[in-house]
Amino acid sequence: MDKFIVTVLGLCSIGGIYWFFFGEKEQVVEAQTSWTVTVAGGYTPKTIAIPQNQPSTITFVRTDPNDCLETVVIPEFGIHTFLPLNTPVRVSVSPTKSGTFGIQCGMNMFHGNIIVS
Ligand SMILES: [Cu+2]
Repeated sequence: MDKFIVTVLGLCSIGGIYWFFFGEKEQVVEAQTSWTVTVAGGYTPKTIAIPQNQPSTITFVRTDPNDCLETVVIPEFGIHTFLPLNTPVRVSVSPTKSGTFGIQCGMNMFHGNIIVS
């Protein structure tokens, strides 16, 4: 019985460690100056990373007819852009501040992240 408890505790702590490293945390994304984000039921990839003090372009392609996603908003960069269906829209940003900033739809229902580092 004692062995069983130890095993269960052991498995739980392995699970806990796994969760700690791979669970809720954002996965590590390498900074790139060019990204294409597919807008369909949300943003894919959900998290992108761009370098600080360098111009980057993000191309949004909305393939989802849901009106909810027709506007993409990135408050940090003052971006509020209409995304016509199946038409790539390029957005340029030159972040001077590092941090994690939100990407959202016009109604703030779908979310993504931009990590500036
Ligand atoms: Cu929305």
